[in-house]
Amino acid sequence: MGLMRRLFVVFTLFGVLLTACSPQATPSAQPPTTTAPAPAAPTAYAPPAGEAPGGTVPTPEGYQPPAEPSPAPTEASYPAPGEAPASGVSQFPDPAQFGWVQVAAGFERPLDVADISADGSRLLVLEQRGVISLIENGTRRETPFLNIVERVGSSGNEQGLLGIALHPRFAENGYFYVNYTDRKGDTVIARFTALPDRASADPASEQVLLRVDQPAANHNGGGMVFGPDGYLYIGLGDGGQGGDPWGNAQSLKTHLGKLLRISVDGGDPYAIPADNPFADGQKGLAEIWAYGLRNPWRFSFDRLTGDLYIGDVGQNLYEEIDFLPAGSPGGANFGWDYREGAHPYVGPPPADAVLIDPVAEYAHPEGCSVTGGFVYRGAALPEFQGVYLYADYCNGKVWGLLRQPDGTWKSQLLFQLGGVSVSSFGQDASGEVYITDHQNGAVLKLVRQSQ
Ligand SMILES: [Ca+2]
Ligand SMILES: [Ca+2]
Repeated sequence: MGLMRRLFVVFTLFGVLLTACSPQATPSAQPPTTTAPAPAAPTAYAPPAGEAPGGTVPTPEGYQPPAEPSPAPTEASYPAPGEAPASGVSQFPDPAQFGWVQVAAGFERPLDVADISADGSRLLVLEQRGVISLIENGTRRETPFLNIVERVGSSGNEQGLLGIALHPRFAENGYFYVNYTDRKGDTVIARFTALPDRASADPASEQVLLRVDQPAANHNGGGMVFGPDGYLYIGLGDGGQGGDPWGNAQSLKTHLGKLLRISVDGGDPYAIPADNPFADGQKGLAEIWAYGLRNPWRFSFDRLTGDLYIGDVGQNLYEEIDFLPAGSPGGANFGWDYREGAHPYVGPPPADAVLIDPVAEYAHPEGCSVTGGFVYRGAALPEFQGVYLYADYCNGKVWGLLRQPDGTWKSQLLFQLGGVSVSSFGQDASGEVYITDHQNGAVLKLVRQSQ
């Protein structure tokens, strides 16, 4: 790694339990300067024992969840957990051999990364205020790739330019899609077109695909991903406040609290895939792919297997990772707000409801807001092959998650990034993995430690 790259991280907290966790992490006085792994404090997921219903837990906004559950649809049939195909390592790597190195810095609240090259040499970095920068071999181009600050509303913590997805044929057509909140706080899903040199995009090239009214400033989701099927998946939160006061996540009449799935190539501005669960619009909105989500801030597909991983941010008690194996039908119900994580929240659900519990969760105050990541599929770090990486925004913990041969899951704390607020992971075209550090304005890359 180059001299100009500053090794990050730090704090080897042997056995130290973080006792406090603020949603707005306090910026460190100085950027951390070295990288070190966290001790391997196992956080293996165990199915929860019976928990007290969380339905009366007051939210930060003082909202009390409604006593009556909203009506919920039900039918669904999912592959039961079973044998997992071998698609990676069977043991977690020794984190002491790896670290997160800074590859770019100087951003204002960065929160997503996309690779427009074939090898990570041209990275787009999103800033929440509405700017996308182009980083070429570690150097930031002075002229922004895109600047739509004037149409992005980013005054709230969870508002702004929130996510980007490159069209699978970006190199040919220059199309990329963004998810942002506008000046009124409502969600906009839009396509922009990069100029032929792919070094910038004209703000006037915007074509709006979808607008979704937002009833509150928070829980806007933000993630967008093209699936292995070529369809665009869009994550939207339940609309906000706390406890899903409008029952959006379980309602099929709103886009809020959902994973949407659209075909950007099949129509203008898009078409509904024929196998969307409510494609005819009769029982639910045609764009819905999955529901029962609170705030699916970041989600991704394993680029080898096609499995779907969703980091769904919890209410006051539990953060969760949801999983759908490749080939699962649409219509999955991930449980919110009947459940927070695998625990009752507002209920009970209808007797015939099929709720999919998370494959991993952690309780507050072990963290406060999960940031879903990627299954590592790069070439540089074979020890991570098949390991799903996820983090907590508030305390910089980075875990690995591995599906065991018998279909069960193991999670392990791998890194403790002191002073880093992990707003997002990124993955370049060669499968290497990055983190955006919200508070320090940097982009970090997972690398093997130099000796
Ligand atoms: Ca909202
Ligand atoms: Ca859930």
